[in-house]
Amino acid sequence: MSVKIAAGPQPAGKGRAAAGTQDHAARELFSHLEAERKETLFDRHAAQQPQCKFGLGSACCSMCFWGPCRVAAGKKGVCGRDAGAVAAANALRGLGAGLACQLAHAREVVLTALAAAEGRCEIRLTGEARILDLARRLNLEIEGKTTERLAEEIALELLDGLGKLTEWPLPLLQAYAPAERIETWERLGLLPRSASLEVVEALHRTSLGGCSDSGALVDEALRASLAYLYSALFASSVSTEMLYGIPEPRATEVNFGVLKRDHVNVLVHGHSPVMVEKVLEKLRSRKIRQLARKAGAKGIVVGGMCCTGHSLLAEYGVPTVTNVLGQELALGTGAVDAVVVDMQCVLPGLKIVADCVGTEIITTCSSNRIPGATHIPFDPEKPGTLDRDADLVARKAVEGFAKRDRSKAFIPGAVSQALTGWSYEAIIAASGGVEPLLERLKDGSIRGIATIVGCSSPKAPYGLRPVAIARSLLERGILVTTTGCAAHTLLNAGLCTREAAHLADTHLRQACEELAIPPVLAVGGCIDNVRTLRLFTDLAEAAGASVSELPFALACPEPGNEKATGIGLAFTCHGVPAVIGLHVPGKAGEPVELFEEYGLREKVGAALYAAADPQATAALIADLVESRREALVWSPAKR
Ligand code: XCC
Repeated sequence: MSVKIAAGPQPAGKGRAAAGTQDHAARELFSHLEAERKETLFDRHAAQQPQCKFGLGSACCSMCFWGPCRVAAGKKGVCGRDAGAVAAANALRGLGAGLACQLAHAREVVLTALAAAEGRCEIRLTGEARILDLARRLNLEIEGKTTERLAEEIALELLDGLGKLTEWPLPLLQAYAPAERIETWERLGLLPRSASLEVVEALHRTSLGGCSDSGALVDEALRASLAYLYSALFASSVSTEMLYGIPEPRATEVNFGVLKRDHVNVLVHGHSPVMVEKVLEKLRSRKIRQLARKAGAKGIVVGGMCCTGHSLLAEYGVPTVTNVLGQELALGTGAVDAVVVDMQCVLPGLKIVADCVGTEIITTCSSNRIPGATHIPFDPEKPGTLDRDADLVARKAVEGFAKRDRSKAFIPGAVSQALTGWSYEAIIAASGGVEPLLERLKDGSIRGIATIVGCSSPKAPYGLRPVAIARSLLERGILVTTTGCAAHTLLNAGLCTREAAHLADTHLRQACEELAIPPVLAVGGCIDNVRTLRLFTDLAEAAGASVSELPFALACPEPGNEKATGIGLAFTCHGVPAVIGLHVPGKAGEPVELFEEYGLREKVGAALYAAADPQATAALIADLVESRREALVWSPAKR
């Protein structure tokens, strides 16, 4: 089983993270925090070196209390589990944990949509177009029903899709997956049940004396990745659109420089959009703005981090500041009055910096507590207090302004322009439809489409890999979509503007100019990877081909959260080759095919690769794109 992985080159501390980055704002903040002797995750990462090579190589088994066992190739753990099964079980456990996160996220948004539909919370459903579209896709009777009634029926189906413990046709899989893929997965025995059941199965199979067949463990990882996509991700993304509408393109500004010294600065962080949407509404209310002015502030700035940030960015053009890796840097500006955090990717280290600079942290998800932080939770089963609680959060955030020592604020001037809000519908509208976009692919003005997704990691210089990969793909005529923390990096680097088309080759540049789109399309948070997937599946359908034949790819250059495991595998299951930024010892960052012995490529028509080097990643993607074009006989001669 070729799933041995390890860290890439190991930067140590802020100094080296700063030295390797091309991000000027981050570099300024690294120096500032260094001078102020404030600790960040980069220092703690350096302090952990060298990291255990068995852990890095996925050869450490700690799934029972007899271990941990170091199970290198040819060795066995105490129970007799071999190295292949340990590596596969580690991958499956990681996937199960990531799936649990997406399930929790989806549960909150679906329950909120249900509450809004039933009038149990103060949210007016504004996503009528998505509600009607879903009702049709789920074959609901539409005639004579109100939008709210339809939303209620949809939410109940999605809830079933998250929790059912028996085999059945998963509603969103039936609604969105290509028929050819459903047949393939059925033949391979990979059709998922629900996110809940696949989480159970991932833990069950990997416990002491569970499954020791590495192939069966990989099978479950593939099945769980499909549940990840069709039970959890789709449910989160479409429920968010039912609640708040389908995003449309908007021009905005991003980066650390959106913070203002003389304003109340409130950051929102995490993944769920529910509490922060309401807090945003409150912060924009006359009452709260007056409160801010009374405290001496000239106004209120709201800035987004991580996927919660993406949600507000896509829906309202609210500026984003940074990603998971920059959250401590953002607080290190000393300009932030409050951070409103919900679920996942909120570092405990945030509180360490917050305590140094006097920033209020307000936790709003009962699953994610931080000792010493103010806790005002949103409970989707008791949503009646949302309005009151959001008001409380907004007041608390504004009150922080009077306490902050503004003379000490250090805000890098970097502000990047961005054109965001690229929902599936927005991309198709800008392209003039699916067919015209397919024509541009066929004639080679767009050589292929790659999506750059996932987290950021202290194992790579800050922000380097996604930018290097994107620039290299654009030079090769490949259009890019992006989500998650990778998207924050690309947004801050100024690649999500129409003007960035000058970085692309002549043909892609011309296509972007004609369509008036940026060459890197920020489609949303990680749940919105479904938007890119829809693009891929609909283009394949229009071409009368399988997704596994089309010139598409995924790169996840800096995996961090275990959620990153699911998305790479899920796209691979669709026939989209995926490259994960993992370093394989002795390979100098060059690509290595994973799960090769399992026959993954033959089964699903695409491979999963590990490659830490960004140039090698881009070259691999370009090769894959061009070889698929060749097989399709699509304009091979144009370049
Ligand atoms: Fe978290 Fe979503 Fe990963 Fe970033 S990319 S580290 S999961 S915030 Ni989703």
